[in-house]
Parts: sequence; structure tokens; C-alpha cells
Amino acid sequence: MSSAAVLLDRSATMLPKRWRDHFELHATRTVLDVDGRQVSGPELDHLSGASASGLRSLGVGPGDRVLWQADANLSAIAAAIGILRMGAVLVPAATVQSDLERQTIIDDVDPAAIVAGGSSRALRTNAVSVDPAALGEGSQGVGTLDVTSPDDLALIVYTSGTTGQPKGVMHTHQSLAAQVDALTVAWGWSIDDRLLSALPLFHVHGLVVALFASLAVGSTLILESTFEPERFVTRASDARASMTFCVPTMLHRLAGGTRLDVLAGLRVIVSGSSALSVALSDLIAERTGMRVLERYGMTETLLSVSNPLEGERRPGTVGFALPGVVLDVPAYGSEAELRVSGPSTFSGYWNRPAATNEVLSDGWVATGDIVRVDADGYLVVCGRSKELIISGGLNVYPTEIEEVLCRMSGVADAAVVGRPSDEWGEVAVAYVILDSGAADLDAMKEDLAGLLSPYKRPREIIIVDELPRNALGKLQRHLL
Ligand code: MLC
Ligand code: AMP
Repeated sequence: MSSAAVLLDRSATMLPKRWRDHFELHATRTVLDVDGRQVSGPELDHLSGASASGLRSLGVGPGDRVLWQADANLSAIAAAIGILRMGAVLVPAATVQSDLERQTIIDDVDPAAIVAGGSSRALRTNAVSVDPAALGEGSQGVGTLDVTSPDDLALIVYTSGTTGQPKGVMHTHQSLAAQVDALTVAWGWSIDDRLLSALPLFHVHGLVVALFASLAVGSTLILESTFEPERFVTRASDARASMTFCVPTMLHRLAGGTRLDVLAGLRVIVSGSSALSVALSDLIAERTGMRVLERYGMTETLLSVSNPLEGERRPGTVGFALPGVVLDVPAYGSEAELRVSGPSTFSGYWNRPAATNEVLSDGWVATGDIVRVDADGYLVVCGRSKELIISGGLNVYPTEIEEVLCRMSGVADAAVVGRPSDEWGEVAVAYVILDSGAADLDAMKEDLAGLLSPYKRPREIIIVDELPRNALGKLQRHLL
């Protein structure tokens, strides 16, 4: 028998093609349920195809960046899927962003189009703006879709770096596809699963791990556009959810209600984006008979470490490397920064080679998280070398808030630190030195509202006479 070369069409394993295959397969089944609105495969195929063709008619082509306001409604989701299916690059913008934050991203990423609902804001840009609901209207012919190559850029997600400057984390189609493969294997995710999620779509947790992966596995995503604990448990039971992905703040609120036991009907509850306390994990285990599966990730690496589905899910730990991921961890008994390498690591920060080189070298991502290895190899996240506050699963960079505070009139200096909170993990607190005179804290808070997303605004502003700085003038936040 002659040996035959097997030519694998790698674009067939990229997410757009996998999505389309499931859309065709699930002619009658629900692939998406947004706030109770059931969407079948063919409907999402049609809506996302029409969005892609609408963008084409606006002059958007493969490789162009499209800023997308991450609303959790059907037309916005169809637009996001359409952007990727036509080979353009999806750049999610948080719904809660201030104009200053959005303008900074527009200036950096220079989008060809902006897809945003509601009243459009007066932003400085050459990009064409379009409402997702209007995008597919009257579009003529869909054209070629779903032929993305593994190395094509798919996604740029903005995250504020230690300098306070937002940086665009780039992921290729290959990176997203590999993440789906790893999670499918690790969590036994199948076409019969029904995933309940109320995670926002402007971060990789809600967007890639919940939405993109569910559509690629062919399971059903039950999406809640806001997180209301009572409604969430009702949906878990009425919609026969089999899995849910949460951040610890959500689990904390569910545990504060009376119907946590409803979640006992799920096959797995996954938690991540910030540390889940052992106490909360134990409480949920007592009331549901189920141990939450905690996993670890980062926008730059996507999810890389997870507790096992089968075997012990150990509270206080994040488990083991996901399939395909290699971890550089300290020797047993010591602590050091975790480095991650694998098929889902980012390909750099958009237009920032120097910042990229600081974090990514030879395929290894320096996470800024300090870890140790527990007995039997379970990984424990025990600290951070980066100055970062994680509040409700969202990152707040002290330097970014301090810069905004220091630009406000009357403020001479500022320092922002995280204060521990059972509900939020941490909340941001600002210490401020005033130029002179009395402070109008209310006016200050009002000004901040126009400059920062709500979750970044300090919960408390404390006026002080001095801030701890070392001999070189560097702020010593840990002393506050
Ligand atoms: C909302 N607020 C927050 C906040 N979320 N403040 C601090 N931290 C947060 N995370 C503000 C609101 O704007 C409001 O301000 C006040 O707090 C009270 O709001 P709320 O109504 O109680 O909050 P809610 O809207 O219910 O939001 C809470 C939440 C949300 C937990 C549902 O924060 C959330 O969806 N978090 C998930 C974030 C996430 O997906 N992270 C993944 C990142 S990816 P005001 O001023 O109006 O009173 C990643 C990688 C990985 O990290 O490993 O996954
Ligand atoms: P982000 O940049 O928003 O992707 O946030 C990534 C950071 O979230 C990581 O570097 C960790 O500090 C933190 N994180 C994610 N998951 C966990 C977890 N399970 N336990 C502790 N920290 C986590």
C-alpha cells in the first residue's frame, strides 16, 4: 500500500468553521438562550452571516479590527460571531466603560468599524459606527465565511498593565481553538451540556470560555445579561442547566440567598478569575453536596490550570496544568512566580513590542502570580508580584486610578490599594493628598464617574497629609 499524505484542512478546526458545522447540525436545537430568547443553530448562522455581510458592505475586510460593545443581547452576539466568521479581528469594549477609557482604546487599536448599540457617543475616530441591530438589515449575499487560518489574529482584549496604560492582548484563531479543546477534555464538556452563565462578554471568561466554547462544543448556552441571584437559580432549574461558570463574588451572593441547594442539580460548578476562599467552597459543598471546581487563568494565557473533574477538587488550590499547557513552577516547599507556556498563550500586546518582551519570552508568559506546589502537585496561588487589585473578578490597576486622581484639580498626590472584602475579594480604596483647602469629596466622586468604569472607582477616598514613599520616591502601597 502506498503511503498517502494526509492533508488536514486546519481552518476546519478553527472556531468559525466548528460553529458553522454545529449551526447546521442543530437545525431545531437551541444553541443559545439569551434571557429566555431561544436561538436555534440556523438562526444564529443566518444572523451572524448577515452581520458579516453588513460589515463587508461597510468596507470592513479580513484582518481589520472591529471595536465591539459587548452587550449580552442577540444582535450584539450575532455581530461578534459575524466579525470572527468573516476573518476580522474582534476587539471587545466593556459596556460600562467611560468615554475616556473607550477613546484610549480607539486611539490605540484604530478600528475600521465600531459596532455599538444605544446612543452613539461623540468619540474621535475615523471608524464607521453601526448599531448591531441594523447591521444585518437588507444585506445582500453572505460571501465567503469561516476560512480563517490558525495564525490569523482573532481577538484583541484590552487589559490595563502595571503602567496604567491599557494594552491589547492578541489571540490568534489557533489560540482560541486550543482553549476550547483543552476545556472540552478537562471538564468532560459535551453537546448535551447546558451551560448557565451571567458573566459579562467583555472579558475572556464570559466571551471565550463560556460563549465561544459552548458554540464550538455544540452545547447550549443559557446566558443571563445581568447577574440576579434569585433569577439565576430559577434559570438553573427551569432551563435544566448542567454546568455554570462563576466568579467567587457571584458564588458569595448565591450562598447568601436561600436557594443555593438548587445548584445541586448541576453536574459541575466552575469558579475562577479570582481566588475562591476555602470557607465559601466548604459552605457550597455542605449545601449542594458538590465541591466547586476552581481553575486559574489570565487574559494573556486564557485558562491554563484547573482542578480535576474526576478525583479530588481541592479547595484553596487551582489544580493542575490543562491539556497542552506546561507550567514552570517552583520546587516543592518554595514560592516563585508562575510561568505558563502552551497553545493558548497570547501572541503579544498590540503595537507594544517592549511591553510584550517584558511578559512573553520564548513562548513563556510571566504571570505576575506567586505560586507554590501543594502535596500531590496541586498548584496554590499564594500572592502576586504585580500591583493589581482584583475586585469581583475584575482587574483594577492602582497606577491607572492614581493617574486619573492626580490629574484632577486640587489633588496633589494619590495612592490606591486593595482592601480585603468577603464579597468582592478586594475593593479599591484611595488615599489622597490635597493641594490646599477643604476637599469636596462629592464633587471628586462625580468627576471620577466621567473618567473611570464604575468597578474601578474607589469605594472610599481617605484624605491624608502624606503618603509613604521610599528614598527614590517610589510609592510604598503595602504600608497603607
Ligand atoms: C460592579 N461594581 C463593582 C464590580 N462590579 N465594583 C467593584 N468590582 C466589581 N467587579 C460596582 C457597580 O458598578 C456598582 O457601582 C456597585 O459596584 C454595586 O454593583 P452591583 O449591582 O452590586 O454589581 P453587579 O452589577 O451585580 O456586578 C457584580 C458582578 C460583576 C460580580 C456580577 O462584577 C461581574 O460580572 N464580575 C465578573 C467579572 C469577570 O467576568 N471577570 C473575568 C475576567 S477574565 P455603583 O457606583 O453604580 O454603585 C479573567 C481571566 C480568568 O480574569 O481567569 O477568568
Ligand atoms: P485578567 O488579567 O483579568 O485575566 O486576570 C488574571 C488574574 O486573575 C491572574 O493573573 C490571577 O491573579 C487572577 N486569577 C484568575 N483565576 C484565579 C484563581 N482561581 N485564583 C486566584 N487568582 C486568580
